[in-house]
Amino acid sequence: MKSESRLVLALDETDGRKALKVAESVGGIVDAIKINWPLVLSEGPAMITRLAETSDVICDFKVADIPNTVRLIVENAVSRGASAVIVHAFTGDDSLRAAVEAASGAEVYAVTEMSHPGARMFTAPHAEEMARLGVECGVDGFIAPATRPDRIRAVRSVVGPSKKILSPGVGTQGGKASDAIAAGADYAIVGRSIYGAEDPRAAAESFCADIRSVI
Ligand code: OMP
Repeated sequence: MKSESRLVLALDETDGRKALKVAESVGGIVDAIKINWPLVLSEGPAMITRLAETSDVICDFKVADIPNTVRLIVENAVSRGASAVIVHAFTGDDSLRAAVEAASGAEVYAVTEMSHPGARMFTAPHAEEMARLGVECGVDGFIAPATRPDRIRAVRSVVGPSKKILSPGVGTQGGKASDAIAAGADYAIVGRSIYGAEDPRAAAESFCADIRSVI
């Protein structure tokens, strides 16, 4: 995944035609497009391949399963063109290692602490532990919350400088892209505030400007 704007679009738009229009309008601005179940369930997995023609695609399937099922999902996503897959870390070392092995060169990102308020219940108390495990298992990077930049700092201090951190929770959820980057994230992930904007390209450009103010 390139590292130019440090902005990743979360394309959770469920209308395929609109999704492709947004993807096209932010082409050249975002470093990658992340897709999740809403788009894949409404438009089918062919959307992975379609978007991968013009962008790096991160499949945010938050895979959380036994190693064999993790392997089957990751292999399938990568064979359709995904450059990266997001998995949950709480499943433990065997499932994480299975994801890394199945990705065979594509990237694997492990969720540490999630960005929503409920994340304080279970993921937050174990975020550093999960980050440490991810490093041991060879994942390429981590997901940490822009809604709590201090927690990005905590994850960064555990994983060191070479692992990537992608940070969702910017815009609609209340986080600020520049705060996330300043706290140690490599990329800010933005969904509704871009694809739901009247002018998605202008919205993406304004997030890029905010990010540039701290790098
Ligand atoms: P917006 O809130 O619309 O910007 O979308 C955020 C995107 O990031 C969605 O696709 C979420 O599923 C995803 N996300 C979070 O919001 N919080 C997390 O802790 C983790 C993710 C993720 O793994 O991308």
